[in-house]
Amino acid sequence: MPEYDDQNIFARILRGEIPNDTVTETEHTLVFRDIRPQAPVHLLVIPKGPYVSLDDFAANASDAELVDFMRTVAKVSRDEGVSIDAGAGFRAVANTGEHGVQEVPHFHMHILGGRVLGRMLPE
Ligand code: DGP
Repeated sequence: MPEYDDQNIFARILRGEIPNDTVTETEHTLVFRDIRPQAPVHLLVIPKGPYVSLDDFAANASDAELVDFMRTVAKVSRDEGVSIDAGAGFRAVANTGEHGVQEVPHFHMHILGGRVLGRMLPE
């Protein structure tokens, strides 16, 4: 696993060095709006801990962090009106590493919704 770079943009957001459009926050998780939205709803869900990627987070986060993260995904999907219960739906994406074209090396999950998104990848 690459070493965590504490100068990455999301680390700086977590330290309050860069402003962000926060949607919600818990003890372990922050949700804010993506600066380059690709859908009417485009959220970034990030752990507050220093995890580089989804595989790092999944392998090394505490149970409390893992549960908090996933419960926060459920909460914001409901709050933003994109949940299944709202009759909508969304896409959760975690670009990971070089092949996944991950731009920011702090684990984040994109929550995209607010319209029918089309197929996941071009064929
Ligand atoms: P990814 O390719 O999965 O690493 O996407 C990183 C996302 O982060 C991309 O959709 C744009 C977003 N992003 C980059 N810098 C900032 C920032 O300073 N603020 C916010 N809100 N989003 C950012």
